[in-house]
Amino acid sequence: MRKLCLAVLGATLVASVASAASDGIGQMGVFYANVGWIGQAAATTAGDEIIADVTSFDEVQSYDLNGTEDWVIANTGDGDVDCLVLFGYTPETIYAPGNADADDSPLEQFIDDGNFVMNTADYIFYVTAGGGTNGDVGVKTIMDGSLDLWTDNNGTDPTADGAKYTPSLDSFNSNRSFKIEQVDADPVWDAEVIFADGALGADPVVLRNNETGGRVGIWMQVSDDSLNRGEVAVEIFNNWVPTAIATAVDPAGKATTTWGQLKGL
Ligand SMILES: [Ca+2]
Ligand SMILES: [Ca+2]
Ligand SMILES: [Ca+2]
Repeated sequence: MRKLCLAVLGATLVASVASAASDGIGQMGVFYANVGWIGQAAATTAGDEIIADVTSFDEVQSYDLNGTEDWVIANTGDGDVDCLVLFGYTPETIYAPGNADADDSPLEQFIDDGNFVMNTADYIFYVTAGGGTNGDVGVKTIMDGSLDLWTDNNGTDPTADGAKYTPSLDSFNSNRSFKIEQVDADPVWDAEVIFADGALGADPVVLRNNETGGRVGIWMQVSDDSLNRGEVAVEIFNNWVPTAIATAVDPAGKATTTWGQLKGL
């Protein structure tokens, strides 16, 4: 009887270690102390919804400018996939305004380490201290490519993946979509999942770097405070992220190592 109890206890311990260590999904940081192309109230409402309802990441919290810098640095090189959520404003504490830091910014290093950045409202990485100081060079510098998102009035409709993972997503006009033909032409960035698309591009969409595993995504890049941004983001994070990230090979090899160790048990 005692032996059986120990065996059950051992199995329970192994199972809990496996679920905590093998999914590779880390923490989420939400920055809405500054916003771009969205009202502060709408951003706060959506950000608070994300903080309250996202269950796929641990420790989902908001951070101020300095807190975001600390959080980004702490979650670079720590072996799991962390997600930074932005509301159209790129914190100057993680990326020097005006694209002064070509390759060594904390933001670029965070992405190159296999982490995930998701942006809504204004053109990703465009607005920072001083307004549109990064401009459309921001995304090119941070992603080391030639992508642009000039797609005014791109009427988007949910794709099959959109209907599957984010059923609350309705058709809307995206003014800053990723252009899929540009993504296809880029040797390192792939469209990992497209939740909605239109004639000019995709939004929401997550791009993945096939060399580093880093992810850059957008959802609802348009100035429209009536959109259900919080609801759609929560569905993307809770429904899609576990299917994508939990099964991907950790670029640092830690998930693989963990599985090897568990098999050894
Ligand atoms: Ca982490
Ligand atoms: Ca990390
Ligand atoms: Ca760069």
